[in-house]
Amino acid sequence: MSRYLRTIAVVLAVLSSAICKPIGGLFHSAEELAYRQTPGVARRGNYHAISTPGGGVYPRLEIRDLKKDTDAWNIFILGMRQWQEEVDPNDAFSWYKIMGIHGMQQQWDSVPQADGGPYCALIEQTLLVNARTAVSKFPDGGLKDRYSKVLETLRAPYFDWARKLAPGDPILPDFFQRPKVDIVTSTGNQTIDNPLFSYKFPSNSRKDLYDPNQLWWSEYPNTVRIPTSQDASAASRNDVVESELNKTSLNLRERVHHILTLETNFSNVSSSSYDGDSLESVHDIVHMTIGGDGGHMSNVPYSSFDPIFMFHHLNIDHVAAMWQKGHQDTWVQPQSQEYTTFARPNDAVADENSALYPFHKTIAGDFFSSKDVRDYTVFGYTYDDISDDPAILLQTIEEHYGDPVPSNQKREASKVPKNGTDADQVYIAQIKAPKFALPGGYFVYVFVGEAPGDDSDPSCWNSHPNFAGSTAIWSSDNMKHTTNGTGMVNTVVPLTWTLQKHKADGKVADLCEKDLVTEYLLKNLSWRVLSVQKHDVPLGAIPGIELSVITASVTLGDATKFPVAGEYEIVFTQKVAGKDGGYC
Ligand SMILES: [Cu+2]
Repeated sequence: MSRYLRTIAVVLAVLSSAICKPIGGLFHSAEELAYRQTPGVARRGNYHAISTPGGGVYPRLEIRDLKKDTDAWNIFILGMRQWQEEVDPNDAFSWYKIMGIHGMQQQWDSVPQADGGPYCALIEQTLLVNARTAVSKFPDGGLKDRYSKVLETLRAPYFDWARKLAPGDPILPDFFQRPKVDIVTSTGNQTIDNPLFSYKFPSNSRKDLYDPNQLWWSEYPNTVRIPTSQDASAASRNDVVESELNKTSLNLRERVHHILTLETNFSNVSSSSYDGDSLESVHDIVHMTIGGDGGHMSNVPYSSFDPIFMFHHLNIDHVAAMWQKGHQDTWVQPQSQEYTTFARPNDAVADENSALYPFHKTIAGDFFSSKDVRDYTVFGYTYDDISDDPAILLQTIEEHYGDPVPSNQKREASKVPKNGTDADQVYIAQIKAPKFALPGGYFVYVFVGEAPGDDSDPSCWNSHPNFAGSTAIWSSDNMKHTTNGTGMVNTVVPLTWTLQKHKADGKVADLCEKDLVTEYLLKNLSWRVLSVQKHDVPLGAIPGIELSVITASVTLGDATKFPVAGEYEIVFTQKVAGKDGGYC
């Protein structure tokens, strides 16, 4: 979904410096006030014209880092609560309406919606407006002045699920897991419902969320993650989310590292319709891992209601920005749209000049294009860990997403001079899979070594000692009827780090010995498909699915240069051809 990238990162700047106070359903009045107060911005007729914010460019922080700043965190939580609980759900900028853009609402800003990408910016600006409103309620004095100062530089945080953590730190921070949170409000210290834990649906939302085949979506009173049941009594099991994310964390890190350092084509990086790994595919497994069976994050149209959605998407934007900084010579290429959206038919070709619906650039109704937003800093944000200095950028990528094998050990283990150059060899399980084979999507697990027995519990397979990684294919039924494409998607499970570990354990030859590694993988690699419910599904039930192991030699860069992968070659392909169990 290139639509999830910041090609796209438009800011509803008009709102950023607005001190607007929603009064019941009269948000538009406050909005008009904001427009009048914000230089260079105007709203007329039906459109919210988007412009650049005043106040400068400030970094979005990783959410754990934002938490370290007590004042900023307090304002952020107040802003989240204000947005979710105080803005009339019928208002265009309510949580209910903004989060409905993702897949439920057919229109926003008088335009059929299609390009969800500008979402991050829209979400950030709406959060900031609400944070301002919350601060405006404080009595005049020192605290209000202090908070007002913090507001000037506050930006929305991102949740980096791929970054290395200190030992013992949960991958799903505590503040997503607790139902209550302590904050300082305009009337003193209070314990409130935690706006990062879940969103409470408005009472009139049932008809919008009603699905005769999946009644639970309209029964849940609030958003849930891997819920205890699928009815009104459902509770989130965030401890299970933590455990599941943990089991996939190394995999996510290797994928992000691979994308940032070795994927060089924007189209490939942005969309799973192309060969190689993509942020779309990484994005998908995070959705399915957090939502699980019956949780909102696993459901395409409703996922955005879960508060964690916005921080997940901001991280996709963050990784995309980091990639863009390292690959400044490539950008949006014309590509045919595979899925019909509310705004475009499925054969439309989009390029960098195509309109990003429904986000207006001018009051006359022109839309932003990818070209307009290539330099995201003009919209008032950057990221705390993205540097213009290539040496610092590369160092950050290694520090945050680097190989778990200590570099001295890795050099000893796998570096073999090739034609006088320093080279590594990468191995990837590339999977082509039908998007709509199972309702809601499915997981693919890859093992290297003896696979778990048929009598074992599939929900524990990602704890198996030979589990090498997983990926996910995510879909919703309503997308099924909108494609003109093959319905096949590309995804990967990287194998390099697993093989390096096996090499260190003496199980496999040096990674540069392609023939020996191929022989090892042919003997030891197996793969399984699991449903969203974590049930074992015979590979034969997934028509056309295939797994290829591909490899490329990588010429290592230096302190200021990215490594370069040579041509990938397929070392073997396993197709299923209706044979249950494939090649296990
Ligand atoms: Cu998403």
